[in-house]
Amino acid sequence: MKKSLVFMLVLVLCLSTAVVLAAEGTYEAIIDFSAGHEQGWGPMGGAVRYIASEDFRSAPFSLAVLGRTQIWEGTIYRISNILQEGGVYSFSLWMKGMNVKPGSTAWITCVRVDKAGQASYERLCDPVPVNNDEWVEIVVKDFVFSLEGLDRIEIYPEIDDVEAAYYMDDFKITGDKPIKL
Ligand SMILES: [Ca+2]
Repeated sequence: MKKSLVFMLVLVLCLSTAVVLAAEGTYEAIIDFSAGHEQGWGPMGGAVRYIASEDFRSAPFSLAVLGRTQIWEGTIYRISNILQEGGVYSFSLWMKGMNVKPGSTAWITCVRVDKAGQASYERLCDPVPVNNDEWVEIVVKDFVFSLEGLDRIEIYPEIDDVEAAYYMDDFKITGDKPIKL
């Protein structure tokens, strides 16, 4: 009798744990360039990109971005291809400069393009100091994804040093709805 009571208690505890986990369900996806290609990061302006093996945050590759002449130039990712309507997502992107000037900062910007082709821009986080010695993390929290009335939504890193070349790596998305990488 006592044994079955303990069993029941354990069962109840297990069930309630499962329910909590389901309620808190989070999804995670990471683009670490380990496959040796850009995994969806595309061209932004006249910048040049290549898969880099000489420096990375996670082995064996990162993505190198160079040849910039504008703050916004670099590389861009279409999140509307992979996120789900109504989801609340966070983004993390790691960056290390090659030649950035002291005092430079980086951040992530979002562009929403409506069905008429009109673009609107939003800075998604505070600027983060970047340097040539260490990897720094740029974080965007609680981004509410909705494609309502829009053609696409894309995000891209910006650096206020317009000629800065840099490496980026370990682009991670977490959210409360699935991510279709
Ligand atoms: Ca990597």
